[in-house]
Amino acid sequence: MSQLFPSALLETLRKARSIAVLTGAGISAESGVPTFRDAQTGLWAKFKPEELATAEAFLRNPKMVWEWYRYRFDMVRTVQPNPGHYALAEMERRVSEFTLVTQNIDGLHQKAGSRNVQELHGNIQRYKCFEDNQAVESWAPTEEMPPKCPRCGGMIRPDIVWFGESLPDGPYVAAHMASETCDVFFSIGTSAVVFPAAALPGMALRAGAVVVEINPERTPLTAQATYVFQMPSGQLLPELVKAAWGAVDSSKQ
Ligand code: BJW
Repeated sequence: MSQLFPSALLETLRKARSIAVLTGAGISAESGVPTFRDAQTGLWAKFKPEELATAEAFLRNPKMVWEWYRYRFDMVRTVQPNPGHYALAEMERRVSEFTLVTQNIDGLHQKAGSRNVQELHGNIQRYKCFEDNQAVESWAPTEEMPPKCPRCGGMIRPDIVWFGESLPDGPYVAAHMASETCDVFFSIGTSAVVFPAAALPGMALRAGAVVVEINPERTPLTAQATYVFQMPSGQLLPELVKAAWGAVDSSKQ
């Protein structure tokens, strides 16, 4: 597969001082986590986002929204990183500055060994109080759905970012800075339609970075990206890392 990669790209990667990566649901597809918008298999092929992924939906029907996230929590707990996640962890070991910005809430990048991971949309394995947004670590066993905050009695919700909610400051600032200062920016497995994450590749382009998109389908970014690989990331990324820096350490997989 190495003949797939232009030598100019490999040279740019080897020389890069700073790499930023934006990932979306597609990078976890080969781990068995459904994407959101794929026509047949996407999570929202059957459910409308506005019925499940907003604070208004939670207030309207907290039990249904809680059960939806419990179902996904149980699924995410059983899945494992795929070769795409491991290849990004390996890439981080080869570059002096590396920022992995993810829209995913599944924690698979950390499980694969990535260290500088900025979670823009939160993490399904953390909880917070709906009333005051403070973290909730545990609560007394209960059949109640959703359970109640042990401090104030408010409803407990997953610590993820729904539509209309602000992104967490720290990860968003880090993502912004990495996009504006990187030499190479990767957009991997995202439909590039949800803002503000979808604005990051444009920031990188305007700042002069080489932008690489990896996605089997076209997106609004495709026409502007410097290099486009229309392939599954779990197949392409290990080959790209190998072509640029040498063999991926298989003991880490
Ligand atoms: C593969 C593959 C393989 C498959 N290999 N690839 C500016 C303009 C217009 C609208 C807005 C704007 N600014 C803000 C908005 C509103 C809104 C928004 O963007 N709406 C758009 C839909 C139009 N944004 C927000 O509300 C955000 N908040 C915000 O901006 O705050 C400021 C504000 C406050 C108050 C009022 C207004 C603004 C918050 C966004 C939160 C997003 N949350 C979700 C749900 C999380 C909870 C949950 O999980 O249930 O996050 S939405 C959902 O989409 C999820 C994802 O992280 C996100 C992105 O999806 P992603 O990852 O791209 O997945 P898919 O399925 O779309 O794509 C997968 C891709 O993978 C596909 O392209 C496949 O081809 C590909 N693929 N197999 C590689 N093997």
